[in-house]
Amino acid sequence: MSIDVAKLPSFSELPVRAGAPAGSAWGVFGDEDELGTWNLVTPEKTAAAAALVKKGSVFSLNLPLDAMPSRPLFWFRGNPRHTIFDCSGGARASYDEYLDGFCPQSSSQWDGHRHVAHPAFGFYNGFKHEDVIREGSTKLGIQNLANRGIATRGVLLDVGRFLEKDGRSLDLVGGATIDVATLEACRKAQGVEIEPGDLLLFRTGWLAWLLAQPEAKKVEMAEHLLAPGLLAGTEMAAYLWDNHIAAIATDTIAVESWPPEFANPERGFFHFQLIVYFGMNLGELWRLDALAEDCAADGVYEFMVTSAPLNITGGVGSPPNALALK
Ligand code: UVW
Repeated sequence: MSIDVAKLPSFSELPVRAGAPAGSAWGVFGDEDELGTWNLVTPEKTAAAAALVKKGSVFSLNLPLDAMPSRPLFWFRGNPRHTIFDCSGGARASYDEYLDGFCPQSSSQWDGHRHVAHPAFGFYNGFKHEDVIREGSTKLGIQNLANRGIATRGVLLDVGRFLEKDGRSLDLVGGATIDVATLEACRKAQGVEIEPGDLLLFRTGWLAWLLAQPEAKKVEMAEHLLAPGLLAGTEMAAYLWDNHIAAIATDTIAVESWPPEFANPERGFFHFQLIVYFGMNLGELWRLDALAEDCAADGVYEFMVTSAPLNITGGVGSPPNALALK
């Protein structure tokens, strides 16, 4: 579908489809659309992003698949077990391998369009549970993204570094919230614009902090997880939609501050707003520190970013296999 960004509805004009939930973008990209805000990455956008590659620096934004604590922070996502075996009949001439218990969302990941469904309204674009999660259905699967591929402009908001410089370090321990004013103050301090079709990255420093914690602290966190992230709510939803970003990714575990205020109608579980209502995928546990160091050093917070999710038919999520290129 070809998109004229100038004609996109603003957040206050959503929804455009009769009967769709308030604040949802259902129908904006077509009634059968399964790509959501990825539609904002046009060929022109990708070509312009390529022109941002000037120094030839490449940053891998992916953790190892088994990098997370051995006691999973979300109990249902353990590290995969890796087996290498001699497939040459014992001649030690050739080796293969397999992964057991591989959960594509246990380490750096995309939350794809199948990841969450609103209990009352279903999946993105109004697709019903029985159309999506059933044998033989690939509806909203990560293969859509894998087959398309991602190459667009990335913008980094280094919130952790910005707050530290400003003398008010982000609280990494207590589930701190990051509001629109903070994102905007950081953006302005960095002198960068957010443009339609961008992949917006924000760094907190939480992931590096987590991985450096002693085992006892990681176990404690698995029992009671608190992590920084976006302050959920209408103001943040309007900010992300009205900037017309294609996706958002971060070095925290849930993009939104964790745990969500499930029972608070103004806050709630922000995954519903972003994934279900906007059709916007969420990148979590991305390794952003080296990229952030480089941006701080050269003052350039825009770059090309690519991602090739695993082509899992009907997949819920995937490691991002993401690169930033400057
Ligand atoms: C959950 O929704 C539990 O996880 P994630 O933060 O990966 O979306």
